[in-house]
Amino acid sequence: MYTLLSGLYKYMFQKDEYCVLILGLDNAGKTTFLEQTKTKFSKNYKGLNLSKITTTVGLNIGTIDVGKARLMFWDLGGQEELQSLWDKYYAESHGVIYVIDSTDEERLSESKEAFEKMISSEALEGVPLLVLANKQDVPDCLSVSDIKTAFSDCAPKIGKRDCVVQPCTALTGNGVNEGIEWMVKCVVRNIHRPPRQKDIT
Ligand SMILES: Nc1nc2c(ncn2[C@@H]2O[C@H](COP(=O)(O)OP(=O)(O)OP(=O)(O)O)[C@@H](O)[C@H]2O)c(=O)[nH]1
Ligand SMILES: [Mg+2]
Repeated sequence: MYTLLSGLYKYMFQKDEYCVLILGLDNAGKTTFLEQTKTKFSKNYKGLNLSKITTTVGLNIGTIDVGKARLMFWDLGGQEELQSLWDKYYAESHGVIYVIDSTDEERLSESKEAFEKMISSEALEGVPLLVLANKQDVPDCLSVSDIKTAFSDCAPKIGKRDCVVQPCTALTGNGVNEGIEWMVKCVVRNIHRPPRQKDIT
């Protein structure tokens, strides 16, 4: 009887946990996106004042529940000297959200280089990639299609992974729900796929 009840309890209330990294150059809007996500998906969460967010030195952590999935976010600092820490988290992650500042055409190639280096890591093989074209509220910013064109030669390295470029305004929350729902769908589906090569050995 106990086993039956505990099984029922687990089925009804236990969440499957997934770790999702939030990466991208400094100033892209990663922490703003994380705050918006927590505000939108957590009841009673009183978000930070978005204008008070300062550059991340280290990491910010956040958790949300969406249906039976619990997403744990690790928002890492994007400054050049902090990017060398990103790969320490790859082996544990089930998904990556890569944030691009669509107003910063000058640093788009730098962002692409960081993206390419990240997706080249074997530890991220098969992991879904949500690319956010952030700051779409700013007039004359780069569009999703501009960003896809600039990143087009990354396609072979992305391979068969789930990957989408989503327009977003972290400051107002536009595109946040769509991005998170896409990520949830992918990580949940991925867990039912055969294990990644590195997990077999
Ligand atoms: N206009 C506009 N500004 C944004 C948006 N999202 C973030 N910002 C601004 O961009 C700046 C950087 O935001 P952060 O969230 O701190 O950026 P970050 O990627 O976490 O930066 P690091 O922690 O240094 O890696 C802040 O001034 C934000 O207010 C957006 O959607 N639109
Ligand atoms: Mg930050």
